[in-house]
Amino acid sequence: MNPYLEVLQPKLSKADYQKLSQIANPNVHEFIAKASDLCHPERISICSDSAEDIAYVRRQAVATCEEKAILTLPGHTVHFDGEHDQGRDRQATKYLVPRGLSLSKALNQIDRQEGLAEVRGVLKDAMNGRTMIVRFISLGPPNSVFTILGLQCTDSWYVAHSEDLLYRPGYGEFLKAGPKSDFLRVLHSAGKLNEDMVSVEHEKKRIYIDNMDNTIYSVNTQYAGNSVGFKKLAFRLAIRKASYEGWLAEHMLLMGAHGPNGRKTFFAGAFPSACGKTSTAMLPGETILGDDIAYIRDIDQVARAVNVEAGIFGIIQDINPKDDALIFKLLESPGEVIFSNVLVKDGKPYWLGMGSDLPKDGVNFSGAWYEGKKDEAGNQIPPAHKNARYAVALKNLENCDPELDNPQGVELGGVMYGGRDAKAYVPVQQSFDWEHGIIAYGASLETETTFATIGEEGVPEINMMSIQDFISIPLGQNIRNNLEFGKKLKKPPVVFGVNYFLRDKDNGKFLNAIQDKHVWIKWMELRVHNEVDAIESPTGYLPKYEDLRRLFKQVLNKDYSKEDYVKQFSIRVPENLAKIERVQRFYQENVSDTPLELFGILYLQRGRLLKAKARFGDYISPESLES
Ligand code: OXD
Ligand code: MN
Repeated sequence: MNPYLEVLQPKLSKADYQKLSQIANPNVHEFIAKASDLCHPERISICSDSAEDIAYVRRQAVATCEEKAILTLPGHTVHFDGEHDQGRDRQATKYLVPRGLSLSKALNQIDRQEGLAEVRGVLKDAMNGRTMIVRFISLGPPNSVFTILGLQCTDSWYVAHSEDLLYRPGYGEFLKAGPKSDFLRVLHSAGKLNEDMVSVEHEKKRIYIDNMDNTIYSVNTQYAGNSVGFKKLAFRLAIRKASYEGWLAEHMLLMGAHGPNGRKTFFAGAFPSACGKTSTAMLPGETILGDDIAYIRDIDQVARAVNVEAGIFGIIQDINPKDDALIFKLLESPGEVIFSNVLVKDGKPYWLGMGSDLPKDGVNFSGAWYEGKKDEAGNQIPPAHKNARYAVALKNLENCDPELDNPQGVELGGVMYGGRDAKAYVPVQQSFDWEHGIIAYGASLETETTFATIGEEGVPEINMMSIQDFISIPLGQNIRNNLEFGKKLKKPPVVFGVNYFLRDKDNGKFLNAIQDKHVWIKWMELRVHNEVDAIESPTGYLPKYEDLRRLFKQVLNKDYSKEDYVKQFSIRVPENLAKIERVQRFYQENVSDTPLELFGILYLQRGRLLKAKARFGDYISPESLES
């Protein structure tokens, strides 16, 4: 008998032992045995793809009180994370890098040996008296060129349950895979818990990524962005694998935009966290394939993409019947939903921006909550956290795209990059070509820190292709990979830059309503098929007023004024020049392997801006460019 299975046997039920021994890959048994040896669980529970196993995980999440069944609607539960565990934690997340190597100055890294010793020290005996749950997952549709297998050992039933909603089951895939098949590994422990089943040792939170062993370690955290290994953790490993193998793993939504005569055009879109990614993917009347992570491959010289996940772990703030009707409806209907860090009162969840009044007391991440309650630092605790979330399976959404599980993925017509840029970029523009789009919109993507990560909000930063928090290869390499990828395609997807956060330069107010993005999508859909003209500007092709006016009426039944158009689509030369400066400086100072194309493309953009300025001045109406 395989020695690892032998070691595991005493901790497994007979049935679970059977399930494990049917997997032919001894590396699977080795990983689980070593995890068990380190963390010392009392027992091990193997979750296969069977409905029975999945139901057991769900029941246990509630039985252990990691999820509370205090909500009235059937299938709804709520989970609370600790006060210091309400977002992804950049400080605690590090790459383990062998001595003498460095990924990039912009990335948080630690010497591999030192980091391994540290995180193993924290994980030692962390599961004493608990059950270690083993989950097998297929990232991307099973049985496809995109499939990557993942295995997670965790002592959190909440994490195991979330994985049901968010990923495709993979036990069957592990059974089929050969004895030497590759898989990503995650070892997670919630660490010490208080009586409310919340991780408490936040100073000992560690999220370490070991590229060399394809392994992630996560401990003393429950927030799903840090603990559900297949979300942003395995993503980091996938980025590296993609880089070696010549495809792309991206922080991108995937959606079908519906054009004239029943046409559907697929778009991928990169947006930093909390910058409108999920609400773009969920636009009413369009179809969603994914809201967070996409794998993109060149299949017969066509860019094809899949959603790595099968569910949404979405920000619930501002989900209301007006702006996000479909999700709102789902969250108000019976069916499986895990809410996290909302306010609960009388069996009902409440969140910020839900479009109705919130109760003045209830239960939230701080325990019993009442208006005016303060935290240790004397700050008022909001009724629900800004980064409160919901987890749902995509297949429960009425707008889920039927191609979700297509093993060949969907053909990408367009790719969009969207930042949080108050000053420079227009709401939507099309790049001159693939390279220009990758550099001027993707690599130059600027945003501000948001509540989705722990730390100060509103700090401006470059967030290359919205992937910077997750990148596990040198940043310049990532840009190069993207440039190369497009060059090999027969017809690369059309690249667009979008900006939902442009503000009026005089009064600082947002220039667009939340729903306006729907018009931009419809315009992009038409541009992919060359069905509307555009105006050439120094930063890209801009929509024409007449086209937008028609689309505003058609999509939102709104009268779009020329004045709004001119404000939104004027090229702001000083702000654009300053942006180019910031981007150049960032790459010069932080990214020693930046491809020269980046500087070349920005240099040309600067030249176009200066030329236009000489002719039209600092602020250039799109109409002057048209003439
Ligand atoms: C997410 C994130 O949860 O990017 O998707 O923070
Ligand atoms: Mn994300």
